[in-house]
Amino acid sequence: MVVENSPVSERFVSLITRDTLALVLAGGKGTRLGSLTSDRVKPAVPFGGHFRIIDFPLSNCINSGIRRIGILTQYKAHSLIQHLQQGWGFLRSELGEFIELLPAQQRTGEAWYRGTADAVYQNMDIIRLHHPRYLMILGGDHIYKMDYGAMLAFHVNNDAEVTVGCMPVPVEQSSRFGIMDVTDNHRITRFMEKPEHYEGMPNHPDQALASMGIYVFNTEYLLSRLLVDANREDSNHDFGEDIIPGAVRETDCYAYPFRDMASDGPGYWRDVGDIDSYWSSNMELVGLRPELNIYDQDWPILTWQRQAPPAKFVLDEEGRRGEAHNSMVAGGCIVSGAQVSHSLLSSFVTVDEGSVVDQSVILTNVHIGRNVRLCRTIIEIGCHIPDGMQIGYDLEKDGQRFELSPGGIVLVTPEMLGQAVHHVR
Ligand code: ADQ
Ligand code: ADP
Repeated sequence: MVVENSPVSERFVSLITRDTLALVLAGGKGTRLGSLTSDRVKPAVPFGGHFRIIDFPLSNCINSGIRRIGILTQYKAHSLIQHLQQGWGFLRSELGEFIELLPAQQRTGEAWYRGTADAVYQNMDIIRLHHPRYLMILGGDHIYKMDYGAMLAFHVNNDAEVTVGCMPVPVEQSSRFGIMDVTDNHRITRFMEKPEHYEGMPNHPDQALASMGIYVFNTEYLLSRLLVDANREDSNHDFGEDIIPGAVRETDCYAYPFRDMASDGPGYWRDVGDIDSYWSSNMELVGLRPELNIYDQDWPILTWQRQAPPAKFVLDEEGRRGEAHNSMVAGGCIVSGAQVSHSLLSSFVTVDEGSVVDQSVILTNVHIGRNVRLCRTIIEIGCHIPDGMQIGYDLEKDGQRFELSPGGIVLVTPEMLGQAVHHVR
C-alpha cells in the first residue's frame, strides 16, 4: 500500500484509485436550464448528441480507474435512473466494482437531503460498509475530461486532508464560484463561497482561482466533519458554504490545478448553467477545433445509446440535396433534400424536404417537417415541427410561444409546440 509521507510513484496511483469511493452529487434542482430541467435533473440533460451530462464525470471515474461509484439523487430522478440502468450496468460486482444509486431515503431522520454535505452524511453507514480510504466528491453537472488519479496522487503526496480541484476564471465571475487564496505550494489559506467582491489573485488581479466543486477527502476526516456539521443549526450543510471553509480554517487543504491532459494547457471545463451556455457548449463541439475532443479513444466518453442505423442523407425527387456541414449527426437520422449547418442532431431526427437547420441543437426523436427554418434553436426530445414553421428569425414572436433566453436562443418543447399549433388553428 501507499507508504505514509512518501511521494507516490506513478506505479501506485492505481492503488489509490482502487481505495477511493466516488460520490457524484446529482440531486440539485438547477432551475436555470428552464424547460430542459422541468422534468429531469440537470445531470440527466442530453448533451453532445449521444450523451447525458452525468456521462462526463462517470467516464472520468472509469477512465481514471475508480470503479466504486455512488450517485446521490433526489429531485426528478426518473430520467437519470433510467439512463444509468440502461447504460451504466457494466461494472462487475463480483470484483467489488459498482455504480450504486443513493436516493434521499431518510436514513438518518425525517429530512430529505438538506444540502450537498447532508446528502453524503445521510449515506455514512453505506460509505463505511465499503471502507474506502479516500472519498472523491464530484458534481454531476459539468462537462470536462479529467484524470482523477492525478488529483488523488497530488492529495496523497501533499499529505492533505482535503484537496479541491480548481482553475482560474475571470475575476468578474467570482460570485458564481467558491474562490480561494493559495500559497506557492498550493496550500489553501482562504476559501470564500461565491463572494460578492473579490480583489483578484495577487499576481493576476484580473483572475480568481475557482473551485470546480470537486473534492478529495480522507474518509475519516470527512465523516468526522459531517457528524459535527449535521448537528449545527447555523449550517446549510453544503460543501462550498460550510465544509470546505471550515476545513481550510482547521487543517491542511490543498488546491489541485486542473490542466488539459494532452497539452498541459488550461483545461476545458464547463458548467452548463443556463440555456445560453448549454447552447454554446454544444455549438463548441461542432466547431472546427473543439477544445473538448470527444473522439479521443484514450479517454472515451461512455454512454447508453439506442441501436440505430447509420445517418442517411438523401437527394429528394426534385434533385435537392440532403446535406450537413460543420455538424454532428447521430445514428438513425435522415436528412432528405434539406440543409443542416453548424448543428447537432441527436439520434432519430428526420429533416424533410426544403428545410434549413442552422446553429441548432436537436435532441432525440424529433421530426422536422417540410420547408421549416430553424436558427439558433434547441429542440427538445419528441418535438414534431410542422411544415413551414420558422423559429429563431422573429424573436419577439418566438418569445411569446416558446422559451427565449437572454442570448436569443429559442428553446422548444412538445408542450409549447402543442399550444403554439393549437393557437394558430
Ligand atoms: P454550485 O454549483 O452552486 O457550487 P450546488 O448547487 O451545491 O453547487 O451543486 C453542486 C452539485 O451538487 C450539483 O451537481 C447538484 O446537482 C448537486 N446537489 C445540489 N444539492 C443537492 C442535494 N440536496 N442532494 C444531492 N445533490 C445535490 C458548487 C460549489 C462552488 C463551486 C461550484 C463549481 O459550492 O464552490 O465553485 O460548485 O460549479
Ligand atoms: P427524458 O430525458 O425526456 O426523460 P427519456 O429517457 O424518456 O427522455 O427518453 C426519450 C426518448 O429518448 C426515448 O425514445 C429513449 O429511448 C431515447 N433516449 C433516452 N436516453 C437516450 C440517450 N442517452 N441517447 C439517445 N436516446 C435516448
